[in-house]
Amino acid sequence: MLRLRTCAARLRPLTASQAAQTVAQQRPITGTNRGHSRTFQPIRSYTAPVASEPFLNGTSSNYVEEMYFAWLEDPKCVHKSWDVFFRNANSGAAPGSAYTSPLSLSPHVSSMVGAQPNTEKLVEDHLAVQSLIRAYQVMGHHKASLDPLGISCVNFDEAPLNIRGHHVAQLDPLGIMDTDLDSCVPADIITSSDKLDLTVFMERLRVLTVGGFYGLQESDLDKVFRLPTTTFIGASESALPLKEIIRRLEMAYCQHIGVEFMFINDLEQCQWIREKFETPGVMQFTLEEKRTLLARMIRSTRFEEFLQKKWSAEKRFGLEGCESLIPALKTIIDYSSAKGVENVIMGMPHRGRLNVLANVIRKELEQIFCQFDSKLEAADEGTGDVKYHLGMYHRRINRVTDRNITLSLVANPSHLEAVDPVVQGKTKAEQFYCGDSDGKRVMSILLHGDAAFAGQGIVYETFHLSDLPSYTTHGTVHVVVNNQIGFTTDPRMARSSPYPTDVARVVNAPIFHVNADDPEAVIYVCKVAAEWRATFHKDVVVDLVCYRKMGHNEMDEPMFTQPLMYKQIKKQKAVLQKYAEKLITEGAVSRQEYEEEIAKYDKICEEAYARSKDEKILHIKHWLDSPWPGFFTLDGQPKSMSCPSTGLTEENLNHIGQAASSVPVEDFTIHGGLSRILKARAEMVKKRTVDWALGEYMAFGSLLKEGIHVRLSGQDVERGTFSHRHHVLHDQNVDKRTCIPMNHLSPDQAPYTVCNSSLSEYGVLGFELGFAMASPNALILWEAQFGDFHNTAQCIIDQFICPGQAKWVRQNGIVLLLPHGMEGMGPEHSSARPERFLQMCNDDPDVMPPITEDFAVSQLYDCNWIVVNSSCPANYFHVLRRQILLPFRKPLIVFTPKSLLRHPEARGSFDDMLPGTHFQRLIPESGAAAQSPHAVKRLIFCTGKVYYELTKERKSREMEDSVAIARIEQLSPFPFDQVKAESERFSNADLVWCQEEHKNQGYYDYVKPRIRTTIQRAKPVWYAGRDPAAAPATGNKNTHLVELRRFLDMAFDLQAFQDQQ
Ligand SMILES: Cc1ncc(C[n+]2csc(CCOP(=O)(O)OP(=O)(O)O)c2C)c(N)n1
Repeated sequence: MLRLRTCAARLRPLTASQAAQTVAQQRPITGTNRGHSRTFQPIRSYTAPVASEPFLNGTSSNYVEEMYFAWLEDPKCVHKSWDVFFRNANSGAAPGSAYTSPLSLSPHVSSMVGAQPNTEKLVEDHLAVQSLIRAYQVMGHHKASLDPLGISCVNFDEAPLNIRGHHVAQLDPLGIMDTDLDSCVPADIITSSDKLDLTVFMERLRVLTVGGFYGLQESDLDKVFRLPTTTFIGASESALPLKEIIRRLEMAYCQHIGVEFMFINDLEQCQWIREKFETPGVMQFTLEEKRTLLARMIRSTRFEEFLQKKWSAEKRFGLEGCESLIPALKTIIDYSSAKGVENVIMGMPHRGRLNVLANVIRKELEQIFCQFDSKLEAADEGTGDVKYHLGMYHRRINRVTDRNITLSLVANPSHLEAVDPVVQGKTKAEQFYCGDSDGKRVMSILLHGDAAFAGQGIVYETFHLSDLPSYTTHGTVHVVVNNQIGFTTDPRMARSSPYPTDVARVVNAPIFHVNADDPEAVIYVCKVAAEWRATFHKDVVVDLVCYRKMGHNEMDEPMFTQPLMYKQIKKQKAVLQKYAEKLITEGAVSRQEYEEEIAKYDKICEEAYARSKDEKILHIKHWLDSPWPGFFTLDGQPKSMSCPSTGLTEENLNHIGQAASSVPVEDFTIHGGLSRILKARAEMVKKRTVDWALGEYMAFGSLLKEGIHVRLSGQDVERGTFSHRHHVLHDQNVDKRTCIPMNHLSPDQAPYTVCNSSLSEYGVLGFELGFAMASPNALILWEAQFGDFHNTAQCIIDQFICPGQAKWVRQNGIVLLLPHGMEGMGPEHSSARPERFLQMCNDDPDVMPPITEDFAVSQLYDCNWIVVNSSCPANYFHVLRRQILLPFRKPLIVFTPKSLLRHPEARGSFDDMLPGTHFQRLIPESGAAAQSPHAVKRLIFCTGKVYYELTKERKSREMEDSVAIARIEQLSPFPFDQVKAESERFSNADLVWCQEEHKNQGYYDYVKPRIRTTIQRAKPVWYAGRDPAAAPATGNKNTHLVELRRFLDMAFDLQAFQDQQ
């Protein structure tokens, strides 16, 4: 590689400014270059001594370099003269002397360009033709006719260009990036002089026929040129006349398909794409294919027309203007099915969703139609959702391949693109659970709107997951419904990039722009996209350039804001009509057949419409995107309403404890500091105690041993932000050698996945939520670096986690671990904002629920999520295990500690974790105050870390007899029963809620009304805590401590609230 690199560096051309200077000096000012006597540029190298070859200039060296790489692979694939040159150069010939004028060119080539060629001109002309070919490959999409309306606003002559010289620049100060870059150094480097070339080139292209392109004359158009190995336009021919070369390039790159791919830094992938689009005749369709396509266009078009006819005053976000989306998706699914895909998971926004449900996923039409009936009653609990948000799961036979295929469309909120990472997570999980380690059986398809694709940051975050080992789904096919408008906003106001799809370039995904008014072009690119995914297992984008026939929805007036666009749209002939006429003209179908096909589908719709009137009840559970077979009873209920003990045997605790404190593989050197940590763990196990990390280990390890997959994901979770976890050990002597002891527990255990994520909350939390959707038999946890940062994922919390079951009758047991605690670390790094989670809990603060025998479990069943702030590791252990041992699934939010991770008192005993033990929703007072409860003057309720500050203060004030402290560990659903018992026990005590958070934050507003309801408002609930504030915490350490002192004083001043009585 080094040799190749050096040679590449030697061949590297001038910088843009140098090239511009030299070219300006040497080229005549006329755009045509006619009569320009060519003077070859000296080559400039950045690293090697200046080399000089007479024929190398800023542009030609690209092609020489291209040939050089090809030659390295096969010396015979380049012309003999280049073979000689490269051999000389490689064997160290001095600059300028490697080139040897060939005595005579092969008779074949001689005859191609004339009897006695001028060798210099011959080389130059070939280089010029290569430049021409490459220019089409790079920029042909700028000239393709993509916009069905012909009103596209992007001026590509001024659009930014991509420059890839940085791939070979020496960027890494450590010099360790080479290994990573080796495989992706593009063999066809685009140089910084391209910017210059584009303008010049475009000018030349325009004048091509009137004379001169890189010195090519009009008269050269009939000359025959040898084709480089980087083009497939020749098919079996290795040389073509220039005129034919241009024609074929125009056909490949400048018709209804615009291929954007030359930024991809992989020669094989570029070659693959070139072959797919350049090979003459690739876009041929059989009669059968054309007829199937027409039938699919009919379904797509007539479905929307039917809805419009029946419910003209209803919003449906129809597909009119992009009807070819349906055959597009069906083509992707057909080809993927043919390649072995059995399960396709899709996510999409509003536009065309009903059509996709009907014609791609094949939801029964009556189920769709009945939803337009305003009298339809809801059968399920919860709030439900509008019809164009619901999900779907359907297993069927793919008619084209005759194979089974499962299609699911994930339910989503209005929040555009929010579903993207969720789909990816679900896809990853389905792959994981069926052992599909390379994505051959399960794949995802994501649909996007053009404005949302460009505007929503979650798209970028999701792309960045696409190639990470623990997050990749091995390629997603993205389809953009690019109707060139976002609600009322034009693209020129909605994005700064030329295309809405530019975000995909970041992962080297090829982008196929296609004019959606050409259904054959659409299905061709979809076929290639599916093949790309099956071949390279990388993302790919299909950009369906279309229009929106109606307003944003059917009730909307688009002429207010886009008058000219909509005048044009009104003139536009419907795509179905255009395609049908084309096929009728070609004789592929008769008009009668076409009309019969329409009548057939209309009849299907009418019959379904009649049946839909019988539907009186809407069952949202029929719209479930992720069924969990066997987990519930047949009518969707939990199999029991109890939770077994979450404790473990002593033997089990010891066994997991040993795994947590040892290195299970031989010859593995861990860091000295870590050895001490493991030793300390071993000591704890000996003493039958656990700290936070060990409690977590016990929970995860035991679930794994019980066959439950555990997946912990988030930023730096492997070690743990606070360096307490260490679930992945790193060999100090062997790079990248790691070991996960939790995967060495027992031969029949479930796998443990612990993965550091990209630095994203929105994307990664969405992904884990999707992962948790796939199976109830897995504990999926996402940990925020600090709880503060969860709010960049707020949309996933607000739109999916909190109301997911209410909207979509879909349960989810995801666990959020949110480090939280006021420790003087400033406004951030302090608060996971418990108040926000608590405000969104659905339990009623004013109603005392009946305390039944199964109260604890049934209130869990009724809640929308569980909010826990545990003060001790044993309870943390129990709540994690309870997540799985419950007979249903609910999201669990845990505010986890920071300083408590190492607090000597925040330890648990094995006794608290043995069989028969449970998670304690409330930990009652058990000290001196409990001995004579009637003598207790004050009962302080608190939660989490402040408990340790309170007990320390109580001790120092010697108030252990007079003040009782009870910890509410499960804040929501609220332990009404236990709070009641505790208040009744200390019946003479006044009641205080103490928290370290500010008064308008934390838990106060949530717990106060509930405690009051519990005690039937018999007493006040006093507040001891920080004053209300805008920021979650002070940045001043001293202020922090003063605040702490103040509220502790208040909590233990038995007279403090007398004035307020
Ligand atoms: C995150 C978010 N912001 C704003 C909206 C409101 N909204 C709904 S549709 C829409 C326009 C979307 O345009 P585009 O992505 O091009 O899709 P189209 O509706 O044109 O198919 C907007 C702004 C939303 N649903 N979600």
